[in-house]
Amino acid sequence: MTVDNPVSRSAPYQLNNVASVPTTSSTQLETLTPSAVANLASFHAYLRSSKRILALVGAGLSASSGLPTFRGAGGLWRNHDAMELATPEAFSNDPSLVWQFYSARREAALRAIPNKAHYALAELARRVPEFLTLTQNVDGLSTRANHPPNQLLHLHGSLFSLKCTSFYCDFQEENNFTHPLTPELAVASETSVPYAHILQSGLPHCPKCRTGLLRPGVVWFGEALPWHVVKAADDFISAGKVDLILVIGTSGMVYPAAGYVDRVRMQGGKVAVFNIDVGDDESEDSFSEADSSGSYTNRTKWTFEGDAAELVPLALEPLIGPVNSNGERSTPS
Ligand code: BJW
Repeated sequence: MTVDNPVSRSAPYQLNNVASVPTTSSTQLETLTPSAVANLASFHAYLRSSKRILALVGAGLSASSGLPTFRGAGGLWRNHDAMELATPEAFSNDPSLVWQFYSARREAALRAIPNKAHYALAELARRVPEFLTLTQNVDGLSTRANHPPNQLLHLHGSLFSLKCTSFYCDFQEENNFTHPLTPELAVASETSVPYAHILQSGLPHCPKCRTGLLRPGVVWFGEALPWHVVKAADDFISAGKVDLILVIGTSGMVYPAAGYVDRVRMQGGKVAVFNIDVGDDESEDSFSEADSSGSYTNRTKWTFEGDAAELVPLALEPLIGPVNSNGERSTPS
């Protein structure tokens, strides 16, 4: 199946046009403006000196794998705002609608393949013992890129986890990749056919208590993040100064996830933002001449505007070497 690629915006040094070519990074560097090269050089110098690194990732990481983001143009499913479906109230009011939304997303995630940024982060984890990825994504693509599981925290759960909604039942299941979960949910991905309500009897039910409705094991608005995940993130941050946080493909609007960036800054750590739209954020053009020599002393932040799937591997290259679209890499020199 062909997956639509929602990466369409142009940006100062978009690398989309070289994405399909198995290039080396030196070819990619030739496409960058001088200020972008200086920005990258300054970041590389700091990256090499960084010992403890965090990544906070969001939906933009998986955008070039064909999965829509939440906010903006991609955030509509059958004319429903994705944010309004991701609530306990929506599920309680209309479990058929919410299950069809999640069933369609389970299928899309299963069909998607990890991109170069997923592989680059997985490789960084293998190379840097004190690197941790905090993902807000529920699509499983980081895991499928072989990101070491002990260096990956799923803040918002997983599309492939299920739990019983009955107060009296504790059933939970992870890594359930069955699709569709019920025969009735097979229609959920067929956007060419009109939406049809599914009776409760046709929605996934608990195999343990046999009465409760199952729900996706994701974190909806107003719900607490899994305590062991929050604790593991807190423990990492408390264990010592985080030198650098990579903020990749996230609008940074949802808490507590977004708060990790401030916590790293308050410790004196520096920030690197990778986003297809950095908006009014500091741009690469505003960096001083001093940066061109690889100095980073006066910098607290770098911004890289463009597709994360291209920019993240390029930015991490000094530590991980070049990564191609199959996730293969050669040893850095
Ligand atoms: C690209 C790109 C490319 C595109 N390359 N970039 C403090 C202040 C204010 C409010 C709160 C607060 N603390 C808590 C709250 C309330 C609330 C909240 O944050 N509300 C805000 C909206 C204001 N938070 C919560 O309710 C959280 N729970 C909580 O705090 O509980 C407290 C509690 C304690 C004890 C008991 C009980 C309760 C829970 C938040 C759960 C969020 N859940 C969702 C749905 C998950 C399931 C699902 O997937 O369906 O998580 S909402 C949605 O937003 C999803 C995402 O993970 C999350 C973040 O979105 P993300 O990933 O940033 O996506 P986008 O679309 O916003 O941005 C994509 C970005 O990518 C954009 O910037 C693009 O430009 C960029 N991009 N293509 C690079 N190719």
